[in-house]
Amino acid sequence: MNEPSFKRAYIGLGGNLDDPATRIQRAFIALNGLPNSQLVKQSSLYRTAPVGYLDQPDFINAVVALDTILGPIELLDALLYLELDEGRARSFKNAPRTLDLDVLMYDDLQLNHERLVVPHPRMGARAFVLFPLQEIAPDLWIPGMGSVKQLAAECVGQDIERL
Ligand code: PH2
Ligand code: MG
Ligand code: MG
Repeated sequence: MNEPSFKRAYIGLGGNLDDPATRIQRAFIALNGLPNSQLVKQSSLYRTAPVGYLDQPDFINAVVALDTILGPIELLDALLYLELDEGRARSFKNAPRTLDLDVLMYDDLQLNHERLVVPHPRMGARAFVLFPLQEIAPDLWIPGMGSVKQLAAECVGQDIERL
């Protein structure tokens, strides 16, 4: 059988409850510790205004590149486990949270699975994803969406500050 090969995944991190910046720093370390995985790049932290449900505190967001042998659903399950470790509770859509970890991209894969859609269907319109992603992968092409540069340029006006 062929050896499984490393794939590059991009993961979005966000949170706005109970010291999210510390939780994100801890998540960088935890991601690097996932089986058969290596953190290859991490963005700065960004303060971002909430998108979707507005009556909640500002978020801290970041993006990482992770090289991994885990498959996309295995990676999803690993992220959900790390979220639980940080006390993530799910009350309603876009609710405030301690830590959210989203598979944004998995190599050049376009996947429409009942548990996971990649590229993340809303990433192409969100400065809190595209700005940190552009910082670590300025020449990235997002399958089905376009270049990170172009998409980020279309997000001007969204409230985001690099920390
Ligand atoms: N995540 C959401 C919805 N809205 N807004 C900001 N600023 N940052 C997020 O991470 C975020 C959001 C859904 O996961
Ligand atoms: Mg999310
Ligand atoms: Mg999520």
